[in-house]
Amino acid sequence: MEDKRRRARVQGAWAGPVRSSGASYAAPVSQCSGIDNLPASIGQTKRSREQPVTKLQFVFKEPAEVTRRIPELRVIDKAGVYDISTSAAGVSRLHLFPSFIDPKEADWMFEHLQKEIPWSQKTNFRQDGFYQEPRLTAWYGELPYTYSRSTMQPNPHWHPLLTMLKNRIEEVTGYIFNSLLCNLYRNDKDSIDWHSDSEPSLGKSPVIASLSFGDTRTFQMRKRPGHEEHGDYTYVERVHIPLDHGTLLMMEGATQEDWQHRVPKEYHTREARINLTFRTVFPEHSGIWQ
Ligand SMILES: O=C(O)CCC(=O)C(=O)O
Repeated sequence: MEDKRRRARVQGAWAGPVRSSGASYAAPVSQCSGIDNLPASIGQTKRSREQPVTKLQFVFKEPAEVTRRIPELRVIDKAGVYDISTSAAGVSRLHLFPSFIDPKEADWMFEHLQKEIPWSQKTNFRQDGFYQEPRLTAWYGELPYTYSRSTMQPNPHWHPLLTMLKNRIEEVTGYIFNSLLCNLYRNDKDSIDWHSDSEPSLGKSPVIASLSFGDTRTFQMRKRPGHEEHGDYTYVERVHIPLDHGTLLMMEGATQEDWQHRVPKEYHTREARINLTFRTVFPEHSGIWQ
């Protein structure tokens, strides 16, 4: 898809002498309005059009057409480390581990998590009022967690399966996590809208480990536009990552500062999906919040 925008430019320029065989085209003075009022020296040009023009004259040019292309969508679906952007905030890095959990093992984990996690529906707040988040969640850790202007109370009693998964991710990635947001998307209509995990309690450049089970959903990312775009996301880079059963996605560096993500509703049937996002939350008095 391409959008052609004409930018206002000065429609012409003062050109030097134009020879009759020259590359640039000088509009014959006879095409200019008000010819009769021109000084005699210019008026002569009308009479001797075949003669080389030796005076400066205004050359009309078509305004330049500036073509802006919407960057091509990038799909990431193979194992690897991907630096998706670099800015003053640093490198935004993704690390994808498909089949981090073996499919058979992932099947029984999904069953246990769906039955045994104390799922509940959160009530969030936005400008037009309160709304029920279209998914179920559970929060584990020592500290409360606030997003969308609603706070989840901590549950320090980790399900043993969650502790085992946390340990396994820590061993492989070398990061340590102290909290976990569990998400249950009951069907294709459950979703989470554009946001970034950039709450002050997560500190600067938070690392998020996101482990998925169940039906595949597309994790969509879009880059935050520069100030000159005034909040217009039309031309930003986009990345789609299909997150399937047992896949681990690590988001590191400036990813939360420079990108947003969402899991949109789908318009064809999807079965349930569980997503576990391991994070590190810092206490308010740690100084990290400033
Ligand atoms: O479900 C997912 O893959 C993403 C969840 C998410 O972005 C969040 O809970 O902050």
